[in-house]
Amino acid sequence: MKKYPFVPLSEYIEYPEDEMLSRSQEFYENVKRRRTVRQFSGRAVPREIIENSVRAAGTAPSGANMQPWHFVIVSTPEMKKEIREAAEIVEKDFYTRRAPQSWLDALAPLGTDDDKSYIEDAPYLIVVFSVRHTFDKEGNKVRNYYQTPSVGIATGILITALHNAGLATLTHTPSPMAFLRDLLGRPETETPFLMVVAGYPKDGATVPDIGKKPLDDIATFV
Ligand code: IYR
Repeated sequence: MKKYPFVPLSEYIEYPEDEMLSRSQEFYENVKRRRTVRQFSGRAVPREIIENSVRAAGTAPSGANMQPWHFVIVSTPEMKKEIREAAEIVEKDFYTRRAPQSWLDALAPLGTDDDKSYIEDAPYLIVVFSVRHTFDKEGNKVRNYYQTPSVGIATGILITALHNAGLATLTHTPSPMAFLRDLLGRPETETPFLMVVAGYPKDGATVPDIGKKPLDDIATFV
């Protein structure tokens, strides 16, 4: 295999230290306002905002730069309805039969249930797929590396980009998720990773009064 040509790191910008400090503070203040929203307005959102956010997600680092992700953007009422119906079937089973009591107890303070009306209410669903492998021109399998961290990072950038644009999101993980591959006609080589519901929050939307752990609880400097 030939090595790529190497080019200068021309797009890197070094800021003065005080500016770095204020940028890091401002970024934190901005991302800290992101909340998982479960009540969406049907108000239309320009498609270009979704396109740019997916482009941003696609800049994520990935194992051997394989970019093992595929995003399916759903906006038609028909497909949203099909996805909602299928999601509610698996979720009903989850809430009434499959989930162990300890899991239900962990979710109870958040008030989640098997009503997934937000899937139909929001203007966009972005279904993130993790690509296990692809094929080269000769039809040989080309495997991907570190798929889960790669797709996780891309999804993090996606929700941050949507939030930064001014949209509300919900990272939804219907379980099991395989129905998304069938409904959306994706190949066997792809596994649904999660669904990002995006749009404006409904007027008067509420969120649980929860917080995030302080730095000392999530980080150790050695
Ligand atoms: N997939 C279910 C249950 C659920 C699980 C976790 I962990 C959450 O943080 C939230 C919900 C649902 O979407 O309702």
